[in-house]
Amino acid sequence: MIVAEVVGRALAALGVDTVFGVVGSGNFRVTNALVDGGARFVAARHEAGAATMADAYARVSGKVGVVSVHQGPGLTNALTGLAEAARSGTPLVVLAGEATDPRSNFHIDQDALATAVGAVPMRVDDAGSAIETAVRAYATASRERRAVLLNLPLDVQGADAGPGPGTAPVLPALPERKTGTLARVWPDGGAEALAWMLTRSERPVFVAGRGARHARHRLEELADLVGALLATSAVAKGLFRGNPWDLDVSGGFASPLAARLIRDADVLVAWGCSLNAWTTRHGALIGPGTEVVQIDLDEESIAVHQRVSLGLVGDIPEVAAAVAGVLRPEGSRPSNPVPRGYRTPALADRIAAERAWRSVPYEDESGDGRIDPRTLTIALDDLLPDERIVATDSGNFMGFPAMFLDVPDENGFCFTQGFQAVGLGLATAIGAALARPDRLPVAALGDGGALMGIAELETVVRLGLPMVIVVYDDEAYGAEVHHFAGHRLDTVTFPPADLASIARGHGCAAVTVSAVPDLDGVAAWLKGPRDRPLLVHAKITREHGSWWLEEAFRGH
Ligand SMILES: Cc1ncc(C[n+]2csc(CCOP(=O)(O)OP(=O)(O)O)c2C)c(N)n1
Ligand SMILES: [Mg+2]
Repeated sequence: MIVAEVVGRALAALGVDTVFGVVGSGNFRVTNALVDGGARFVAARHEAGAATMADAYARVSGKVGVVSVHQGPGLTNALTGLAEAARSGTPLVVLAGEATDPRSNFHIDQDALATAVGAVPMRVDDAGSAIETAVRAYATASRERRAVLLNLPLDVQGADAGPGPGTAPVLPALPERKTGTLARVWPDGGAEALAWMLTRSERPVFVAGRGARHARHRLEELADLVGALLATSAVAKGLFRGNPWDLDVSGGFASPLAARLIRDADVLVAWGCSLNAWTTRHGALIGPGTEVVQIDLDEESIAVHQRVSLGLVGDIPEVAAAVAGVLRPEGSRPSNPVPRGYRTPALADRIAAERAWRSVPYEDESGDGRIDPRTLTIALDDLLPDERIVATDSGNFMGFPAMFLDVPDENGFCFTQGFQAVGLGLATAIGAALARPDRLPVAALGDGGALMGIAELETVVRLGLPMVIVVYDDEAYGAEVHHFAGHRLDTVTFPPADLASIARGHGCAAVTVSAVPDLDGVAAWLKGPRDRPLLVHAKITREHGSWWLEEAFRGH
């Protein structure tokens, strides 16, 4: 086998079951070797789409995402998706050909590109170390949650690497993860200190982030013990679905009641959650009297965005169990009455009545051939089956799906917004859909993001995904329109585009929605056979900017 084949076979043997990419001469052999090793290849139409699909696939499946691209422009095209994955801590391996000869048209400094977007550059230097390097790249991605660029120099790829890993290869063991031990870093006696704070707390709130998506049970157990309310960051939306004390998302998308309860917390515990500007509304959700505690696997993530009184390093379920153990040693019954914390029957009633955004009264502004995006999204929430997986693009519109579409659990919402790039939403929905084929994929896009990422519409059709693509069309880069109200806006507004016809041209079903009755077309599609995707071209009202975006702009 040549080096490229050995690398592909080794990754397949490590368990890579899906690889996304755009194939050129520099990644042809490695991609086919992955397929020969049993992986599925998903051809994207643009490398940014491929990288984003792999990112979303990794987020939802819990596996390492793998992308395969051509040298030079294949990699530069992938960069936005790679940046998103890198800053969001997605385990990802990008396999890229590499033209090391400076006279080649394709030559660029690929290491510098990777480093610039926060990815880890690696290189297969020779035949002898090819398998070991492939394993190291995979291990770095999976164990350290990094995005890795594995460069495959063209002059090394073709070298003879012997018989390869074989069909039942014995691969070097992956290095042990250096985590999982509870370190009490600040101050000493962390679990006891947190237990003590929670016992005294009258209004504790837990906010769970991406690093706590595997910890629902342990966090609920501890929250029950201390009477805490539960919330998540946007990327963990759905984690506590069904819990009567769940406030849903903390931050810009929080309902008024949730925001008030979070701000009034006396102790706010962030579990695997960075407490960034989105999650805290630029700090506005941290009340003046709130003590903040942060628990994270990475010490370096603690106190980056917020001043904290206590930081603990450890795996979230393990820390939660340790704190619960302090409060109620194994097997013993609580000798004191369990603190009620925030939980009163009256508050339970209020949360049940007011937690959801759809319970907040508003004036429906639909009319003149345009539908109010709130009315649209509430109607879609009623129509779409509960078993759904929602992906959103970036823009003024994005709060509507985030706030009004309910999701079944933490795997029901895929939010690739760490880099806040417009145009990744459709590819996100594709990657998520492939990871959860049992769920109805819903892509929520603005008209700007839809047209930027439209290359992947053919991919949705080709893969036969039964996806609902909702385009919130305001014929503008609405985020900019509302940000710069009062300025000349012809640089950010557009004439109407017939997105329904464009979608039909790609092989989708499509409905144009300008009033609620038009949604009958969605109901009809849902009845089946759902043999092609449905694009819902929603002509939305556009008089106001969304207030969550105003929050976001404060950081610009
Ligand atoms: C790749 C990229 N280009 C530009 C921007 C700046 N930007 C942020 S939101 C936005 C408008 C998006 O328009 P659309 O998808 O129609 O959503 P809307 O804001 O209209 O709801 C732009 C251009 C960005 N965040 N990312
Ligand atoms: Mg728009």
